[in-house]
Amino acid sequence: LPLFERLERRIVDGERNGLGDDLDEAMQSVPPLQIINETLLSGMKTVGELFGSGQMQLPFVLQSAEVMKTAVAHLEPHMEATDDAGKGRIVLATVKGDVHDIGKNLVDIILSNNGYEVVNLGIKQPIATILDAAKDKKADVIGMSGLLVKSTVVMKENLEELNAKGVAEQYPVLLGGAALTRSYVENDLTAVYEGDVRYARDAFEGLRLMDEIMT
Ligand code: B1M
Repeated sequence: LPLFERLERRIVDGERNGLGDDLDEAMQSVPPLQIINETLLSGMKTVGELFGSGQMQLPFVLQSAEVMKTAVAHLEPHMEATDDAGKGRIVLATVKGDVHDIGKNLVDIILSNNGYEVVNLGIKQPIATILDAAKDKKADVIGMSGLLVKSTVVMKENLEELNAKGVAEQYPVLLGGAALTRSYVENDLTAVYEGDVRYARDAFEGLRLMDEIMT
């Protein structure tokens, strides 16, 4: 297979042998972020489709996810980072009950490389922990990720909890993850939250929105 097809295939097959060499070769012609966006994420999309249609079993999805993570970790040191620092601080977490963290970690990388301080709390984080961290680290923004349909409900409950704690005005919230839709966030959740809540389709929109919120 040609290089980029082979790389995509590695994600789908969960095959890490020779992954580093292929990535190094790919970086000679394409920047690391483009490899992630155009090749690796396309592989993850196929994995999602195969799993969703019952053609792939969970342990293999996990293997694909591990290869994806290894690939991103390999590429990350080669990404361009801006010199500006201290643009703002975000507490980032995958919400309660949800283990998916590849997207959240990409958001972390993109924001960190573009002048933001990211406090990444990990997966399955209850809102109480997220809020404690936001207070403790003096965060400017709270970011929540979730891929399950039930996570969209958790996000709504989390926003209600922030309202109830009287901190909505203080914390703009950035939301992302595959199960969310723009209209759910911009219509339903905007109606719920007493502060500023925004939807990011991908990590780059997340960066753009952070820039907007922080100016
Ligand atoms: Co899961 N899983 N999974 N899974 N998994 C999905 C989400 C699913 C759609 C697959 C399917 O059925 N087609 C489905 C959800 C269905 C639903 O809710 N209706 C599903 C399911 C069902 C499950 C389990 C329940 C399976 C089971 O146990 N029977 C289980 C859930 C466990 C739990 O959470 N409690 C489960 C487990 C897993 C693995 C552990 C095997 C693995 C995750 C490994 C890991 O993350 N460490 C996994 C994977 C890999 C997937 C798919 C195949 C790929 C997800 C992914 O990493 N995509 C996924 C299929 C799909 O998404 N269509 C699927 C790549 C990633 C970069 O995209 O996270 O969307 P994403 O991030 C994007 C944007 O959304 C955005 O930026 C990123 C790109 O730039 N973004 C943000 C994300 N967060 C953001 C936050 C922001 C801003 C932007 O600001 C804060």
